[in-house]
Amino acid sequence: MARRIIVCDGAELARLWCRIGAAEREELTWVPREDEARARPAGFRALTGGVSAEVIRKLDPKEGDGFALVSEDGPFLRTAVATIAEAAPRAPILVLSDRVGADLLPPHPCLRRTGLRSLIRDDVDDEFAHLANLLRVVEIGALLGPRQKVGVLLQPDPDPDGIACGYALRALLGRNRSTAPLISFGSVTRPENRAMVAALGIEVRTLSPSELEEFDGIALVDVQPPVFGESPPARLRSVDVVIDHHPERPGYDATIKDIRPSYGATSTILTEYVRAAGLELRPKLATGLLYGIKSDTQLLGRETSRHDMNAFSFLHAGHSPALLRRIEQPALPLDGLRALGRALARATVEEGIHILVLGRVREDVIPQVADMALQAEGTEWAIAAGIVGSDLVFSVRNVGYVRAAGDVVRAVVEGLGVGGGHRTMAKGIIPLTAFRKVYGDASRMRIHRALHDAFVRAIRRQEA
Ligand SMILES: [Mn+2]
Repeated sequence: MARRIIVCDGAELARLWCRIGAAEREELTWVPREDEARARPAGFRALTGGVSAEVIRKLDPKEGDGFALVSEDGPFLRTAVATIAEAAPRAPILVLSDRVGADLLPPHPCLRRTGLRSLIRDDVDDEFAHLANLLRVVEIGALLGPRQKVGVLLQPDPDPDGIACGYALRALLGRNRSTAPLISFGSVTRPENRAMVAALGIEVRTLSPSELEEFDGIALVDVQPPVFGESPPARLRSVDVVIDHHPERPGYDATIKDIRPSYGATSTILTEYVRAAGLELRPKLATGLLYGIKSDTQLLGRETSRHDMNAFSFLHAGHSPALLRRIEQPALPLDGLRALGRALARATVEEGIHILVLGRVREDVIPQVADMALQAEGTEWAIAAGIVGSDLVFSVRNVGYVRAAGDVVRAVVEGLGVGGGHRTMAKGIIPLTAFRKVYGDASRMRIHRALHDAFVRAIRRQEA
């Protein structure tokens, strides 16, 4: 917009505008009220006699110029909107008012109303929220600062949210992997989570409850002590810090508790800490937290709060797309690619079902191939299957407007193995012994046929 013409109703609002800080390219004008004949708000041109078509024309609005009307007075605003519409019909109008709602203004093709003081209030409220987060960081730092060795405890088989939070808390404490190790009672097992710790260079140490004694500080992230069983290890009955987004559980003490069940991810809480503390947002940290939020909220899907959205956009500016890709699409091993090549050479899409049978592969290859298989023309259901250890493992993707993938996979593995998932993604595991018992052998052809028939049946059963 070329020029902003600001019209303030009275000296008080003109001065308020200046206190907020007038920008360049703003033409400042004000309309004196009856008792303000002697007022002279600095930098403002007085429109004596009010807003008339003649006065507006004198301001010489050019194509692209816009008006802002600042007033708490309905009649003033109604007159001003109508007059500008008449004198400069193509000029857009921004109305800033706390008391006069849009419904009280005359119709106009390009008008926007917003608050005046409330507009600034929102920022002040945000700043106090940042301050509350900063206070938490200061308190946690004061509590754990003097400790020799702080254990940052994650849930068993830690997920991306927990791992990212541990990493962020350590950075906030200004500690390293020996003075604040990430610890867990169960190792990281899922391929995508292993890809995350590898890509970010994070170490999660697996230990037994008795080894907790070596720490003189314990902080739990994305988990609370009751998760570790009916009677959690004694050392966990009273801990230093708990930061979590799961509903609060009774039965333990923590000197500092920050539990926010309305948040979609604990990574969002840690992101707010990082932001409030002004900690440098290094790409690894931003990428880890971003992935933590993304995976806990299923890419800002269900159970996402505006806090998660804000944190996500804050992190997005600082994350590394290359690093994120390495986590989400781990490098395919060459033999996995060759297996994919053989499977693709025989690819067919029958009744919207596209099955790629890979033979023996590394487990993390399978979901990536399923993602890819969904791109084949005419595909509604993509299934990638491979042999991992002594199991037949398959990943399923669908286009989203068909039956839920999790339900279909549960029907497919019924009586044979385990499976489940969500609306568009699912996974099934069938022990080869069980497969052979039903189908005779586990050749590629046999697996292909068996899965095809089972999926056709399961999809139809659901439709019936
Ligand atoms: Mn979580």
